[in-house]
Amino acid sequence: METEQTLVLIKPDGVQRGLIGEIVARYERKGLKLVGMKLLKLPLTTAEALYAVHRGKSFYDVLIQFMTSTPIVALAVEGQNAIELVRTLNGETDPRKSQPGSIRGDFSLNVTHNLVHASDSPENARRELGILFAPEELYEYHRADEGILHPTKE
Ligand code: IDP
Ligand code: MG
Repeated sequence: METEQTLVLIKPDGVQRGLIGEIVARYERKGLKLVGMKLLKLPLTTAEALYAVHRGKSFYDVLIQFMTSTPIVALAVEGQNAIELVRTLNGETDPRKSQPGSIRGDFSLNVTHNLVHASDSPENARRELGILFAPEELYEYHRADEGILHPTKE
């Protein structure tokens, strides 16, 4: 199993609805480690870089406008298979399809206001973390429960 880092953004709707703690708690209690975290208003150029792959799509302008409207929370999340795990915890992009128990399944109704962003591959995770975090903003430390979460012999 591979230790990975991934970028999560709690979108403006998550911040405005007071769901920062609820969302962060879901990654924490899964056993994933927060190695970076900050509140910021996403600059336009940053949002455009982050969502470059969606440029030209029907929802692009609305997405960029929304993501730059009010503050977001950026998280760098680390753990074994963190990229896939975080996306599973987030749920499907469209809240009509996301399962109860997932963040989007439990708390969102709308595909634009779907609470969270997460990187979808190791390459994108590296790229997106580099857009949101300077190297010195990512921390190395041990969680007290790591020995239980990651037994050396299984
Ligand atoms: P993801 O956030 O689950 O990775 P992406 O396909 O990367 O989904 O799309 C980025 C964001 O763009 C989504 O989280 C959602 O807010 C928005 N989006 C994606 N598809 C649609 C759509 O069909 N209509 C409106 N907004 C969309
Ligand atoms: Mg995506």
